[in-house]
Amino acid sequence: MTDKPMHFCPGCTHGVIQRLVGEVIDELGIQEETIAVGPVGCAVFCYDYWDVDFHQASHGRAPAVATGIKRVHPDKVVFSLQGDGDIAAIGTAEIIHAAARGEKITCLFVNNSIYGMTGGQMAPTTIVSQKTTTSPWGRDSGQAGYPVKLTEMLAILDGTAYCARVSVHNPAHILNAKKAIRKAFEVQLNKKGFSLVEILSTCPTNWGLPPLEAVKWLEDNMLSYFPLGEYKAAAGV
Ligand SMILES: Cc1ncc(C[n+]2csc(CCOP(=O)(O)OP(=O)(O)O)c2C)c(N)n1
Repeated sequence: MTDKPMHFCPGCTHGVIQRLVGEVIDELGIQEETIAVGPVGCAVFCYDYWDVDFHQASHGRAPAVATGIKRVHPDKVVFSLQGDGDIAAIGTAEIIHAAARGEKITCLFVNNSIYGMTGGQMAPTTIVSQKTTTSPWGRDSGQAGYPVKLTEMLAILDGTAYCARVSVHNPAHILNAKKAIRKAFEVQLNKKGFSLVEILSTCPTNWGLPPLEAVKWLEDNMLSYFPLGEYKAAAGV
């Protein structure tokens, strides 16, 4: 990590996740060979916080950009970081096809169930009855359907080697999240194939909650719809 102070709102867990990624890169000793691909969204300034080579992708395109970098530099460790609007809305095609092709990259997916950066609009991952600026009476499944379970969807593809969902709403879960992120990087280092970790994250500002209540909201509302666990660990992973 660099010394630059992070810009995140109080109680947002984007910073916790970026810190975990930095720790994993340090512990694996891969800083010099790692190339990160950043998103559009609240995590956009990760290029200021990680001291690794970096490429910015336009909204949703990080898996396609990471694919190109990894194919040109197969010996580098290439990973992307994306929010749920980025990866499960505008970038749905890119992530599904990168996973189906079995690209040898690692994708980190921060799911805060809302479009954070743009002011709290409904995302594909917004929970049924969750209030957002574009669903002020709560998400209506009859009108807007149901949240996308991307990790489960990717796990059934033959191209994926490792798919897991973790959360960072308390210290025990933060430690588990770090283990999964490390495993996803190890999958790539061991040339096993595509790996993805979805990380459930808070957004107190756009959920309209103080930080501690946001943690509780995640626990009470997100864990039941987005169960944690390893959805795919291919043979040898
Ligand atoms: C092509 C394009 N469309 C739309 C936008 C506007 N935009 C910027 S960030 C964002 C949503 C980000 O939400 P998410 O990916 O969930 O990340 P978060 O900010 O919640 O971490 C959108 C729609 C854009 N920058 N580029």
